[in-house]
Amino acid sequence: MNPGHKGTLLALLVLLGVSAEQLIGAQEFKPNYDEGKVPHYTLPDPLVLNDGTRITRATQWWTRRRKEILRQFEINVYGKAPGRPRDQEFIERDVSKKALGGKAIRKQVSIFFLKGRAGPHLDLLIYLPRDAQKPVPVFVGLNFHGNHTVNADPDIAITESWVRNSEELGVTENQATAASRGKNSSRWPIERILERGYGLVTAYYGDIDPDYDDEFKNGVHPFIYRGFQNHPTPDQWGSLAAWAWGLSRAVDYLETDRDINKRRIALLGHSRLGKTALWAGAQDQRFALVISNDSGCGGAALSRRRFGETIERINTAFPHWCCGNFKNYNERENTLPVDQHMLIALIASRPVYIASAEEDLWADPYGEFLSAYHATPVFELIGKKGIPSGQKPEISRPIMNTIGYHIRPGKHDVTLYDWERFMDFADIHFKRGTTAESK
Ligand code: GTR
Repeated sequence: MNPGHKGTLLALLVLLGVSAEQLIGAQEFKPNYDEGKVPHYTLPDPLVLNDGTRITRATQWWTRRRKEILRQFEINVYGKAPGRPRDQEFIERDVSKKALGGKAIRKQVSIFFLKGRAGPHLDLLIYLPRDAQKPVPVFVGLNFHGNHTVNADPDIAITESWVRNSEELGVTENQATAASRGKNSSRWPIERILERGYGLVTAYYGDIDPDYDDEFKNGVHPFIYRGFQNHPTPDQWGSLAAWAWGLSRAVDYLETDRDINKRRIALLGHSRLGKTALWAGAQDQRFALVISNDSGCGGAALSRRRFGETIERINTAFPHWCCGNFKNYNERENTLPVDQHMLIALIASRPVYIASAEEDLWADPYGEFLSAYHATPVFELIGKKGIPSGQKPEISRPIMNTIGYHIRPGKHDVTLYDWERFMDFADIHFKRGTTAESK
């Protein structure tokens, strides 16, 4: 193709709403959106041990199978992460009892991971309903462009971390400015969340690790390097695992805050941050409820379906997201000892909600639903209700068992409809006392 035509084609694709990231290295990649072309596949059985023995009792899930599956995800998909840093410190930077027109308590807390406050730190932004009885249940979720983008509140600190340049958000030279205040507020209906009696805790994912491939030089990855090591080994954390690790560090703080109900911490994430939320929730049982919104490949969607985004496509466009070993499964999904229904199963017996959008074919809505369905035998083994039938769900007809699911009309996004259902789901489970510790 002559370069002029190529430029026109790229411009056209951008006009059609194909994101720049989907274009990177995507010249050769043609996603399959035809259900008839989904390959025949057999899923690994979450209730069969690595040695071939079928488990039949809940105790075997807790003592044996859950550990095996966690380990498989760790070494083949997301990579091993370290634990809680010994010298972690929490610094309360701001408390206001009169935020958002007097409706909210706002706190801003910085989490420093290393001694002497060296290295990157994570800034939490917390809103709690001022008049609700404390401690309150909270939703926790990472955001894409900085805390100051979730609401126009002028007192939210602007992140100093690396931010992707964006004309729309007024970001140049990878530094956020006041121009992006409140720009993502449609995804964070804070006033409504407070009205329904919940608090919101958010933090910028780039505080933990900037989302671009730099061979793991910046962000928290160097924390684990030993001796001359300057790159994670093939089974050590990629960026998704680092962001998930950051979410657990946020809980380290939340557990110390008396205004927050530490047994009612719901975790949610959208898209790549939905993948992150599922992996964080799978590992850290302090998250009492987990929500994935449009998380797609590497999140809730079954990899073996190869519908929309695939493992190879993710490893090409975002080589830093998963661990090195994940690249062994490019175009070889059937050799992976896990599939994503087992990630959902790891959240049992805690409630887990999967949300899809009808037009978000790149994320394979039906594959997201099927993961929830195929995780169901694990939930049933431990006495909980999952998804009763594998039939394609109807649009806007949410299912709310211990596994929940909805598909709404529209595009890849987080909408008020999604949030209302997440809060309905949390209302059901938190009021009935289904919590992390009641398994
Ligand atoms: C896309 C990526 C998806 C999803 C999405 C997002 O480009 O292919 O896996 O994570 O980005 O995070 O918005």
